[in-house]
Amino acid sequence: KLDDFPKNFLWGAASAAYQIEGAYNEDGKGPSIWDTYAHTEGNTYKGTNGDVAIDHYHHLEEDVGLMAKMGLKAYRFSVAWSRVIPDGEGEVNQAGLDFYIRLVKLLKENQIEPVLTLYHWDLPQALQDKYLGWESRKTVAAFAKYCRVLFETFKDDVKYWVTFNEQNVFTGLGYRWGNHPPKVTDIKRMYAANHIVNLANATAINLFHEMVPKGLIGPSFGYGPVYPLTGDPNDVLASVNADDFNNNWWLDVYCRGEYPYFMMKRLQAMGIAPEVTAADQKLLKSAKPDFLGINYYHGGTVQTNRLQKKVAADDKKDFSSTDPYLMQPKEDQAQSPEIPMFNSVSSPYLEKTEWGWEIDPIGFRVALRQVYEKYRLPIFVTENGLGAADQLVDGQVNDDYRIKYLADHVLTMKEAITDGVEMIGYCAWSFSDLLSWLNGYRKRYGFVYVDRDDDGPKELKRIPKASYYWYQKLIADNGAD
Ligand code: BGP
Repeated sequence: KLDDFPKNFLWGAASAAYQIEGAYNEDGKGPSIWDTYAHTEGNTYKGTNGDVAIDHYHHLEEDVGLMAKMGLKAYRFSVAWSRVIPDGEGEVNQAGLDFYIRLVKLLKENQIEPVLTLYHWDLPQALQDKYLGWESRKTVAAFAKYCRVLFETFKDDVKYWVTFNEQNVFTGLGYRWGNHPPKVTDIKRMYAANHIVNLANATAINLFHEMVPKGLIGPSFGYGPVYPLTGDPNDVLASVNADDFNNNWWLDVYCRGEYPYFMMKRLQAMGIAPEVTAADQKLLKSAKPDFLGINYYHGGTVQTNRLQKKVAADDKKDFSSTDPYLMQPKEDQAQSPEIPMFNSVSSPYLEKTEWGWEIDPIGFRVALRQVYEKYRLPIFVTENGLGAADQLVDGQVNDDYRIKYLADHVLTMKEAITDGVEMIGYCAWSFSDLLSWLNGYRKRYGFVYVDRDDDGPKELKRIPKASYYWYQKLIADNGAD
């Protein structure tokens, strides 16, 4: 028999500013690197961008009303840094801050716990131009200033805070693979930027603990367990290597305050390791998150690279993916530390979504167990969901495949809780349909359908899908079968 979900378990849903807000240049907002990137031809699917998105900025009451009607216990959103501080480090733009004050107030009035993400990828463009963004320690100081403003404003009303969303994804895609801003393709710069973000994360956590002693803060990491393709010890070794490259490189720093030893040695030998000063080491050691946010979509399968089989990246359907497991160095790419160590392959055991992402609910239990065993921090699942090209038929969306996906994951989460994993809550990705960074609007994740497509906004009508009513009941029953 499985344990019940804890009484105060936070059943939630998630979003991110750039993907929903729109109003990209209203009320004093400054441009972000995503505004610039998406306005440049060829960077996104059919040139889609977040200028209007689903216009959440002007549908705030309606959207929170739908959350309340659903009975949502928590709503995870991100703040657009350049809405609050248009140039990233100067004056505060009160009109921009007011938008989030209204949002938090509305959520609280409806007994929905706000979960505030400080950084979901939309760096103020001014900081990119002035300092090269995350390649400079000056951006750490700017981030601390921005955090201070938000901590001060929301210290009494927001309990749960996320520092960085999927640092592994935005540094990997932004600095190595070049399909996110700032479009750099240099692995050394990727590791350097990643280290700067680690310093920003630690700085924010320490500041938070001074300013918001009653609150809880942690990073949200895109985690996936790594499986060896076979029982061949070579494949097992490859999976140990891949776990370092895909997971431990970030999680060990967040939770133990230090980089994994073997991988650091390897990067140093290749001359691509970040420069870590004694002061940095001290800072990283000093900052302890209160919980770990986990975004789970799926894991990855690897084999030894001796066999040189075809890599998973070849059969992906994404225009361009935000999925780091589908990114694999090409043989000709210089300085690929992974090449001798592991090779990502498709799992022969798992079904895939329309976009080629593996569906692996058991991996969710594996993930939760692995992370809790290793770091013993409460876990908040800050994203999990299914992207599909939903169809509106006779005014309704019957997304039974999404219900199945979510139900399967909720069940394995319940198993993980029965195993003993301490969990705060679960935020499905996403509350309403929104912009998928590089895939436009046809890849939908929401409980609420929004009638817009890649060619334009249309009426932006909100239509609850079948999954909306399913989740409403699940919340009312606290996840009971
Ligand atoms: C995560 C991001 C989200 C969201 C999700 C789905 O990596 O944190 O912002 O986009 O993935 O990804 P996609 O939209 O590429 O399908």
